[in-house]
Amino acid sequence: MNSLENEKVDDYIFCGDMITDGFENNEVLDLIKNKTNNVVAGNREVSLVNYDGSSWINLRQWQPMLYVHNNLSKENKKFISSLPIFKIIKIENKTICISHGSPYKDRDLVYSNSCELFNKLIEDFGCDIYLFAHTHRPFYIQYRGKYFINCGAVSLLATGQLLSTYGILTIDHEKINYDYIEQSYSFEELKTYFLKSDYYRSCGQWSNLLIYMLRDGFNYNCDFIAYLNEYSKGNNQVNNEIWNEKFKEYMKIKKLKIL
Ligand SMILES: [Mn+2]
Repeated sequence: MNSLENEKVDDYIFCGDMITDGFENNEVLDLIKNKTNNVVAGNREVSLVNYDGSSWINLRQWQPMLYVHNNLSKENKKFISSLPIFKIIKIENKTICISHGSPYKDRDLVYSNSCELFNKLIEDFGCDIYLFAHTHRPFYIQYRGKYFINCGAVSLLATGQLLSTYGILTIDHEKINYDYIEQSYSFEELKTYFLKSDYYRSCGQWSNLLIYMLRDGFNYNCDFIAYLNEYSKGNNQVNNEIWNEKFKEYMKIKKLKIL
């Protein structure tokens, strides 16, 4: 996020999932709110907004979400409730459709070869540029004269590289240019920062998976949930005993020392 401050740009666009896998959630939202109105909700913000206020309590599995729910300021809760799942803006004479998954669904998985969806978007929205996130897999393509872009993730890529990524879009009359930016980070610094946090003390297991994800560029968090789902046959809510046992088992299989 700091490197974003150094870029000389006229405006910012945030494609959602700004919070929850980590701490300083209020700080992140405060920074974003002060920069721009070009913000949409990702599935994380949608889940927080729709939380019923009780079902996450006492389940280790939901501790990270509960932590954020309990620590978000009233103002920031109101802010995320106000976010749409897509937004269309105009810069110069170009229209840009901003979304997290897609404008249809916050969890849609859009890839560079999702041509059927691109055709539908062109038909339904008629924009010049479409921005996505969610998959943590960056791409940039021109298709039928329109631009389809996923800038990756400022937190973590899903491509096995230890990089934060974002992009700079330049619109100059008819000309559209996109620069994809990769930024390396110091794993040791992040690890120390994580281990000192309140978030780590509240959600130790999830933090362990996040820390190793930062080290290896492999999404242990999603992989662990998949491992758990296989055991629970898709029941996405397990009790703490099973969660603990499966976590230990998983860490052992992956040869990861519990921090
Ligand atoms: Mn997402």
